[in-house]
Amino acid sequence: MSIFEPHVEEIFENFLPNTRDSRETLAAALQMKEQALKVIACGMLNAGKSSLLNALTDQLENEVFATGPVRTTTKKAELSHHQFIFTDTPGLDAIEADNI
Ligand SMILES: Nc1nc2c(ncn2[C@@H]2O[C@H](COP(=O)(O)OP(=O)(O)OP(=O)(O)O)[C@@H](O)[C@H]2O)c(=O)[nH]1
Ligand SMILES: [Mg+2]
Repeated sequence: MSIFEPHVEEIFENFLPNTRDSRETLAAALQMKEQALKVIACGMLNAGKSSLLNALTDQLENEVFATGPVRTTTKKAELSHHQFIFTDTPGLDAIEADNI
């Protein structure tokens, strides 16, 4: 029986059907450490990091991670969702002039 919640198992089945070995390794690691898996979005300014995290955490309407056409994320933000902790980060290439 899977240690993942049905919601997470469904994501695996639908989007990552060929990763059973990796999933078993991940499940074993999670059970050993008894801690949530951390998923961190890193990338260039305006690349869609926050939008991706909203999609992954069912927050497209709430926009827990703020998004926008100009620089938006200026500090780290975290959200616990099922067995995961999702972390949003500012754009790697942001400079002071990008602040609004
Ligand atoms: N067309 C299109 N636009 C997207 C997509 N993902 C995000 N956007 C738009 O791109 C812009 C930037 O998205 P964000 O999610 O705020 O990007 P970010 O990487 O978090 O930006 P910073 O926090 O400023 O570094 C927003 O206007 C989004 O609506 C996508 O897959 N397709
Ligand atoms: Mg952002």
